[in-house]
Amino acid sequence: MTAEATPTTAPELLQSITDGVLTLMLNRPEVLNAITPALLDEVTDSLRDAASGRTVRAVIITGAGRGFCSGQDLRAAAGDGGLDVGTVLRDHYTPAIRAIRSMDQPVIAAVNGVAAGAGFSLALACDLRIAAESATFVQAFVRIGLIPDLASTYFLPRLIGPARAAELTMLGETVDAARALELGIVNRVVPDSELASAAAELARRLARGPRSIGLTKRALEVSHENDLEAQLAVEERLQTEATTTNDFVEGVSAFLEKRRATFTGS
Ligand code: LHQ
Repeated sequence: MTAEATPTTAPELLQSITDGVLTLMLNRPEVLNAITPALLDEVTDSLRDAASGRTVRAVIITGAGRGFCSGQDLRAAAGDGGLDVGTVLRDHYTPAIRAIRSMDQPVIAAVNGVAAGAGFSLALACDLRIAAESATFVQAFVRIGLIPDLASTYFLPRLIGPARAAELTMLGETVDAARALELGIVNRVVPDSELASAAAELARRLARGPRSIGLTKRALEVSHENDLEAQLAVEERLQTEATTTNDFVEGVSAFLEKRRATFTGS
């Protein structure tokens, strides 16, 4: 017997970094990775660390077990006199959405199972979504008398159009992975057994990419709100910045030398 203490609970967020890819795995499989303020605080802290450092060049968010994320933990919300929803959203949940959108590194949702309520929102906030064949998506909010939050009302109409967004959010019907692909909710669908490797390969590809991927994210980010003139100005500014990067020098050199570029993300 050793004197080491055995942890009594598993961490609710599993984190690892390989080949420049940070993987965040929500780890509350018994409740299909329902979220709590503490869990999303961990996600936000981890994303902020990644954003401020140079080690991480792409991020994967996924879930342990058969769910991706079932949204707010409804048992936690019902217990202890309930949640102060406004405070929880403002102080613990929306910061995670802002962290995903404001970081330059691309974030991939690897949707391994059901994405419900705020879990669906979390996937929508990511740059890319890759889903397992058995994954499902449900704007579950209406089923319990709530409105969609964590920016589902922002991302969904932009991604699939207002009429389809109204249908999903007002009816709360379950969408399977094949339909999610048709609607444009997800970028790719892969067999369940291949999700982890496909997401890792996609993330590694992005992580090997140039600094301009982050600048592209910034340009896409503001395009929703801009008119043509404003967006052309954004591109002028960010393209000027891109030309100052080592990766631009390397990209052009590699082209001229007829070899594959090696980008450093700088
Ligand atoms: C759960 C949950 C869950 C706790 C499954 N909580 N236990 C709201 C309020 C406040 C602040 C901020 O934000 C929000 C936003 C929201 O996210 S509201 C929407 C909250 N989420 C939902 O309403 C979804 C609730 N879950 C479901 O409808 C189903 O579980 C889905 C469709 C996700 C999956 O269905 P099944 O595959 O049939 O699984 P299941 O229902 O049997 O769930 C498995 C277990 O997970 C079960 O526990 P048990 O002890 O019976 O095995 C569920 O109670 C538990 N679970 N979601 N959100």
